Amino acid sequence: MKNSSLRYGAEVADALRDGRPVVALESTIISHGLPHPDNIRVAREIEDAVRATGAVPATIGMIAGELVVGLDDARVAHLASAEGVAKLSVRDLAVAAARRADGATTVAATSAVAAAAGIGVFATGGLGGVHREANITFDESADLTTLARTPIVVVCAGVKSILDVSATLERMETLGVTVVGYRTRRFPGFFITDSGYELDWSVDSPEQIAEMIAAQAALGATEGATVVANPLPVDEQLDTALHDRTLADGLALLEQNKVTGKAVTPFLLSYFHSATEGASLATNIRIILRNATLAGQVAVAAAARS
Ligand code: PSU
Ligand code: MN
Repeated sequence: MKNSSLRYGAEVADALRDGRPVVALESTIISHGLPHPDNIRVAREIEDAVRATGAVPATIGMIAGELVVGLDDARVAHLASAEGVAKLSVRDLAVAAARRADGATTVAATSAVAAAAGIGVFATGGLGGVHREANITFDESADLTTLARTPIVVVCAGVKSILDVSATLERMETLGVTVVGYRTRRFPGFFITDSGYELDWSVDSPEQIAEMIAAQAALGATEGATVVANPLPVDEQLDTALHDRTLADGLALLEQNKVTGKAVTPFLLSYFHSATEGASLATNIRIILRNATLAGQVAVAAAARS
């Protein structure tokens, strides 16, 4: 992707020019991951969480065919409210641009755009990954293959257990995506603190993550992403019995309604939010805000080294 094809918010452009810390944020969680109207408020709170660390938030999305790095409040509110905002993965960007579409960018598309813009740190909620029964459906998120070729640090809370967590971790290994736990060697399961899977590495501070970024540059390792998996504290996770029940019901509904393709993730998220009567939504918001804070601290630590 060419940097010259991107439009920048003024504050983000200034920060990048001056080498100040910037954190990329995705818009699919706003348009397709969180219910309206909470999503408008949450989008602002995510930016505030980044700002509180001293970094500048750059929410990324497409407006009338233009990829914007650093959407202003009105445009974020538009993507949060308008009907028919497309969910854009990397393969959708050119066709959506040609059609002058409005679109929200996934982890894959946001990472690709952020890296082209020279932004090294990205905060999100959870990654896409390998779906259950992917051996039959071939449903594996392009988030994984894009992260394999995109130099960026992605702070997330692992992947939701709506996915096949084990297969997702195996694919990240194959694809050369580095995964480190933040103060843990257990891979988080988004709503739940521990997905049940072990990680090889953990890091303990934003400074250590900044050191890892510097080491990657020194090694000339400029291809793959690093996933920083930041779990919720145990006392803040979704009640595990409620979680397991909702997951089982949601997966059954998916099958009954024959939901497939890119509609799968939004369908399950929305089912979780209604079936848990808001409990999963509150947890989801808490996760994103914690990740935004950690990503901001990482961007600040990385900027201080250079
Ligand atoms: N996982 C979540 N919440 C989300 C998503 C994933 O827990 O909102 C969104 C992200 O934008 C991610 C996208 O990049 O869904 C993955 O979609 P798919 O599985 O269709 O690639
Ligand atoms: Mn998919």
